[in-house]
Amino acid sequence: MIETQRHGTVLTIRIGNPPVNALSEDVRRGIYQAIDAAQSDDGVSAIVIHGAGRMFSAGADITEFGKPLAEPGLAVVIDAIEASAKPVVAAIHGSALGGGLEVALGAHYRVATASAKLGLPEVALGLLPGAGGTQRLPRLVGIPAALDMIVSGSPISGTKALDIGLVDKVVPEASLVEDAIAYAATLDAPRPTGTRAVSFEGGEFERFAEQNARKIKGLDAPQACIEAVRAATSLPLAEGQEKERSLFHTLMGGAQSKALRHAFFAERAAAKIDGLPKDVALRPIEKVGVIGAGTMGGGISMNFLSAGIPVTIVEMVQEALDRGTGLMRKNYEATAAKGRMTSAQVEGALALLTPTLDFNALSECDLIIEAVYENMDVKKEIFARLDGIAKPGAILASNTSYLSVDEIAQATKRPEDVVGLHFFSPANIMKLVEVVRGEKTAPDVLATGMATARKIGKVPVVSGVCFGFIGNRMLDPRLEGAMEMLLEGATPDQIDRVSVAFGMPMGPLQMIDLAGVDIGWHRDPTRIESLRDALNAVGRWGQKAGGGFYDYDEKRRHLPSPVASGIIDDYRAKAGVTPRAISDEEIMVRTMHVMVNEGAKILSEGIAQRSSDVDVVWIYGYGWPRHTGGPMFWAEQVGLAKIVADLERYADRLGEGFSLSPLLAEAARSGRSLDEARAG
Ligand code: TC6
Repeated sequence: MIETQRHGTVLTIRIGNPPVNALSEDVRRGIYQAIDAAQSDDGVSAIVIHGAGRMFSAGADITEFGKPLAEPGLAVVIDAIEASAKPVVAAIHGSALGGGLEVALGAHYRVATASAKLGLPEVALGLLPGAGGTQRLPRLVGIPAALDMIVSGSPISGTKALDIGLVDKVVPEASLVEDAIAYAATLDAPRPTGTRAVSFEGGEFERFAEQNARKIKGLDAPQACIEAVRAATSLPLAEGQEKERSLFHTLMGGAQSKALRHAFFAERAAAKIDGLPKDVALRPIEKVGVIGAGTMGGGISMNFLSAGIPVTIVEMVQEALDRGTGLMRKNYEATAAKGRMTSAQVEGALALLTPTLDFNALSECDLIIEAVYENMDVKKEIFARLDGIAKPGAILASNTSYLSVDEIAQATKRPEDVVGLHFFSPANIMKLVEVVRGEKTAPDVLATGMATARKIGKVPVVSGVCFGFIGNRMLDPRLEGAMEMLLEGATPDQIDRVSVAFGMPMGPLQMIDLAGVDIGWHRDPTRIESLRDALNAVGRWGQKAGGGFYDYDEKRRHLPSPVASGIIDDYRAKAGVTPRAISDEEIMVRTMHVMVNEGAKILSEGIAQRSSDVDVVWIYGYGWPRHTGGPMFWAEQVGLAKIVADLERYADRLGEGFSLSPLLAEAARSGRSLDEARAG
């Protein structure tokens, strides 16, 4: 785990704990002992700490969290580094994250490669840097830069770290350790950070809190991070660390951190495919074809272009093709205007795009993604046609959001090459991709679908075939519940407020307004059989039409709509419904609990591989608040017995289509988790 070596009078301490050099018990002890031994070794004049393999260190070993901490604790090790009478240099490549960066902060000098990533991402786990990071970083780089790094959790590059004074030198990766040793040999004294005063002008905290108010609202960790950094301005290191430790322990024991740590591991677990050898050979994906230049097709293409993968995009008519590519350019330029891309990058990405009306141009593509509208006949026709065009071994994917991938696959002679790749709108931004495993999908096709999604920066989750897959199937009862309560007497605002207060980015009715009230509408204004029909009949098709359940101002903020409420009142009267008061509790059950019930059915049918996959779908596809861990984790924290009791209490209002999931009922009865109950 820890290897030491002498280079003249410089001692190197190498952290070797694959895959990420987490600071597990043995690593901590090893570093501590090596530093300690060096103090009394007259042959050692200076020390270099570096990481073996891909990185310096990804920080504390997260798998040890929640267990009693084995000595020495990380803070003790870092204090020992800082107290070393011989100068210590940290040599950083790859990532130095969390406790990894805190180790480097305990060192007296830091060298890094230009591309190294230095960060304190604890906030993403609902924690704060609990091994002196909140105290040492502000002493080194000042309050604004420290607050930025600690509260955002985003890493910075070695180059940026040099700019803000976090590292002393940037060196080439090939000679990192060598250069660090040479540097260490020139140093004659330690330079502890902990005894420095923090440069502090006043007003920094207030400014920061104001600028970030929206992002950190309701979250425990960012607030605690700010409080800890503030302590660095008034307390000496040891007392500041004590304050930091106490805040850290409070966070660690809290519900938000538990949920966020679940989300971290859930995302990684989702990458694992049941029943597939880990080393299955992937098919190379060098050229991608996209059929359909609508909003989805364009958004999907942008992901590949941004990752440097050429895309051939096919449309039926020139006008649609031009409109689609024009929109892609507009989206890229908007990103550039925000400073997130240079114009050279925009042009570079678009240069990889080949727009065409010629289907045969797809013959060179390794992966072809169909993204036309939801119609089984149209999709089957396209796949039958592709069968004659695509090269052998090409992966044929559908972006369908509801339809059967198995039925689509039957339209070809190569159903084993067919897979679903369901992107979420806006496809260039939302991170989720449901990778739909058909009955005949070949293992390497599935594995390549997963790997390709990751390559373009997405979070892929495997789903089996069913109507709506994991995400949209759970969305259905949620939207249905909202529509029914609207009819029974609730206002759109009342329903949506419950979801927003819970932490969702928007409520179900705001979501329908965004997606289009008219999705799936029969387009006959004289046929009014539902509330949605009534809105559609007068052109209230949602945000795109200027209004739906809500009105919208020029900044697209939603406002209560007297027109919509008039339409709702009329429809209720015609339907003979006397409006009644509906409680927030009922709204919760009929928009949230019903999703958990559907999620449990999805699990018991084997559509989702594990309950945490369902959580990942909702966090990354629909903005479910990460700090609650996702719908299934949330339900298990609330208690499945309580969820079931709530559902049963409202059973007569859940509609004829409702039935309690036997798996949910069994897990609730036996006190097991859903995964355990499924395993039997
Ligand atoms: C902290 O330091 C607190 C300090 C205060 C203490 C008082 N521990 O992500 P990948 C596993 S909090 C244990 O796929 P990449 C991961 O689960 C910590 N395990 O790789 C996976 O295991 P699997 C602050 C960890 O190259 C494997 O390593 N640090 C840890 O895409 C590979 O991971 C962070 O929050 C860990 N710390 O990305 C950093 N990290 O193969 C968290 C990873 O069995 N880590 N694993 O599934 C990351 O952000 C990324 O892993 C990465 C590498 C950017 C370092």
